[in-house]
Amino acid sequence: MTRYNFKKIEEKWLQIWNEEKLFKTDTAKNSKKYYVLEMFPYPSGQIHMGHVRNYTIGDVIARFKKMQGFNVLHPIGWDSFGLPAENAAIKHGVHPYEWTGKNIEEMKTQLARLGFSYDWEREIATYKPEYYKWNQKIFLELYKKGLAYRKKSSVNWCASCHTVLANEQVINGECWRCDNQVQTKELDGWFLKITDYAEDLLHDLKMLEGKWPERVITMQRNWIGKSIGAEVNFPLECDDAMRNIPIFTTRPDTLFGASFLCIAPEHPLLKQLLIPEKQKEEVERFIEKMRNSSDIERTAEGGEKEGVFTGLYAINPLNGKKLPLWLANFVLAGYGTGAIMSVPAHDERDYEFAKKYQLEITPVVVPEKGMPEDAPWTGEGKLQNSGEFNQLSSEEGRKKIIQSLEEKKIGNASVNYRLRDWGVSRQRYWGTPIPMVQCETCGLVPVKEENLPVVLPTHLNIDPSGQSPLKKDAGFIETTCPVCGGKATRETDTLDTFVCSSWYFLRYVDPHNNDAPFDSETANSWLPVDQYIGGIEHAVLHLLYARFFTKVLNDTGAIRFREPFSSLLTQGMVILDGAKMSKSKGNVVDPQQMIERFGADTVRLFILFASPPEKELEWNDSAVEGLHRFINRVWRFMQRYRSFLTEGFDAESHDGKKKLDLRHLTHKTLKKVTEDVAERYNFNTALSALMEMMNALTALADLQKVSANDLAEAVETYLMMLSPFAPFVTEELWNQLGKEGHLLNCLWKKYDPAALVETTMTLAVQVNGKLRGEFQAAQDATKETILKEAKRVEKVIPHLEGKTVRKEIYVPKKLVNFVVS
Ligand code: ANZ
Ligand code: ZN
Repeated sequence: MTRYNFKKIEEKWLQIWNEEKLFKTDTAKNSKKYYVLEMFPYPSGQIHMGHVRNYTIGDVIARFKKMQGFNVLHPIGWDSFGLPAENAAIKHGVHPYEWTGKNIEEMKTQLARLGFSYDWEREIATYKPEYYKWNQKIFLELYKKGLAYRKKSSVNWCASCHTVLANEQVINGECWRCDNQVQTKELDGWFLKITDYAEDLLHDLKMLEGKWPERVITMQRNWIGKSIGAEVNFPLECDDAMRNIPIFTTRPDTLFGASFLCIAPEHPLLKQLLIPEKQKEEVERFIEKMRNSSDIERTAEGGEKEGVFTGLYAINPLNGKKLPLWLANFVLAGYGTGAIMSVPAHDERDYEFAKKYQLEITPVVVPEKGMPEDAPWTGEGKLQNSGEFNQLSSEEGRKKIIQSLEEKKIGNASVNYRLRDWGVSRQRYWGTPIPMVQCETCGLVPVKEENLPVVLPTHLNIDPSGQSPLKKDAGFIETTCPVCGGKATRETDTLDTFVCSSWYFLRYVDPHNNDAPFDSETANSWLPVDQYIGGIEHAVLHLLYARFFTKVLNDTGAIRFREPFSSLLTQGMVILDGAKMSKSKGNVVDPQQMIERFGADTVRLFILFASPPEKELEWNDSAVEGLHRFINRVWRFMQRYRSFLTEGFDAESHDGKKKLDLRHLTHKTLKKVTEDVAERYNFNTALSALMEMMNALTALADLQKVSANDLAEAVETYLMMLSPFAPFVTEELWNQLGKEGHLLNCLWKKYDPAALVETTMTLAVQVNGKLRGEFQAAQDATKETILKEAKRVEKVIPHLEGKTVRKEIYVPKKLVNFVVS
């Protein structure tokens, strides 16, 4: 009997699949298409278990769909711009270009080694001019539509990465890449107007409900942060210029409860206001102090509320009340109007502030059970102390008050979004050059399309300080103006790498197109992506940007759909000893070593069996070994079956009495596996069912006793079902059985509902109420036959010997009990 030699088997099939281009997709055929995509990797040099999990899940789906008769597109590429390449260059003295190319080659071998069914002819790499040329083209498209613009603003700055970060890339005040504390800095840079799409991005989340994880939808909804309310103008008291302070509120129903106004310390209006001498110094000191404090610090939950009185007053436009005007740390210049009316009776922050500075607290919205003691009431209620609006509910109050504001022309209904424009300028070298030039006479001018790509020079030396060498390279900077032909300088900022990943899923359908980013017709017939798989960490980064680009491209007419990913699966983390695997924690398991020790099939099976895809997966060496043993069991059974086929003699036959309804077992397992994979992605329970089936097959006493047809069906169906999970060993066994072609090209079988009805049943046998054994009987066996067979069960015999049977009890379909003495 041959041994399971995974090394030989896996190498053999890799070569064959590769030579025959088994995973190639013809996108010209698009009937019954299925597009499976995993988030493309960053070429760091080595694949890690997170990759293995992500791509194994995708591969099972791709293989399964292919076997179900779909024309499957399953591509991969490299998200290959970005900082680690520059950092590696600084550390090891290799150029990012070489470093990236070498890493891609290594990782490609590793991925292929796992048997992933990628169409390698569609491989893309974003650092190549053939790819980033189209980043530049799309950027120009956005610029033409007024969706890309340059402005000076206060931006998030990571000093350790030496670059600006988008808001989405600041996680709890830290850089998403290096966890360094983020600072703010005034800087010129490029922005994409994602805010124009705020409502669309929010609205279309509805289409994704039930198909994307609830958590991701909620995170996007909160990130976009739509607030419905009103803008109200509060006139300044005794102001010669008759100026107003506009505020934004989500609770116009509380307007009569406003007891002071607060404005952001950076509010532009402040410069024009005449602060009385008495307060001036204190106000200036406060402004200076706030300059060094980030938005995140200032709005942190539980953070100290701080403020200063300006000495000025404003008037509540509805009741004429005089309200002191304060500066407050928790009011942000970049949100709403940068000013608020403070209603301490109904807002936590205002309440804290009012208590601290002894300001008035007037309840105006009272709940049925009355105002809470020593706390604000932030819920809804009935209006009081609100003049003509008394007795209205909060909801009616909001409507009526807005109506009144609009009639009096002192305010209006208003909507605000938390979402800010996407800052895409990066002050680093290893990225897509922004295709714009600055001309001395014409100003800012886009590079002509026929002159794309603006090539990133690859001969420059990387500066250890992190300063981009582009900023000092005359050869790159100096150019001529596309409009007047005069002297001009190139933009030296590069594009955020998230621009590359905002449309890469479109490039795969037409990866070698030299005339356009992609062919619209092909894209329309292959997209949206049917199943997208990746990490939850991209919930408001990549997944939001990709949705934005899709909507823009839809508006330019390039594509017909408005959402890029129909279904999303976010796989859980791979952990070891309870913590996410990471190099810095030193708790990593190297996939390469595992593959060498156990083979790719075992690694795949472990990843799929240990936990459902969305849950965390705890690495467990002994479970890996267990799965290796499982493959060995499958292997041995198949060898036994083969020798039985050729020699007609079943070596393991012994004279037990086990009967097995083989057809039933096969179709029951087929139903379970099909549904677990197709409907639920419950690969772990599908594998459990396959293990159970193998146990039953292994326990088959005598292969001769089951019908040859049923047995052949069981064996063939088994290999088919296991193949998406463990493609190498199943392919080898399939081949050993003399089968033609590849399992991947076999059509997935449909289960026979008739075979789901069981023809045998398992009955327990008790003697004096104690369980002594069990046996299989036909479902339609008579009571007489059952009692007779029960007495012959091996383990029961000794308990009946020499005894007199007083009573024979049969509980149908459950058990037999002999009362003896
Ligand atoms: C009065 C009021 C009364 C408020 C009340 C709340 C409760 P979201 O949901 O985030 O949109 N606000 C408005 N602009 C602000 C700014 N620039 N910085 C800090 N806070 C600001 O919250 C909107 C509410 O946050 C607004 O409604 C305002 O306080 C405050 F019982 O106005 B409210
Ligand atoms: Zn950083």
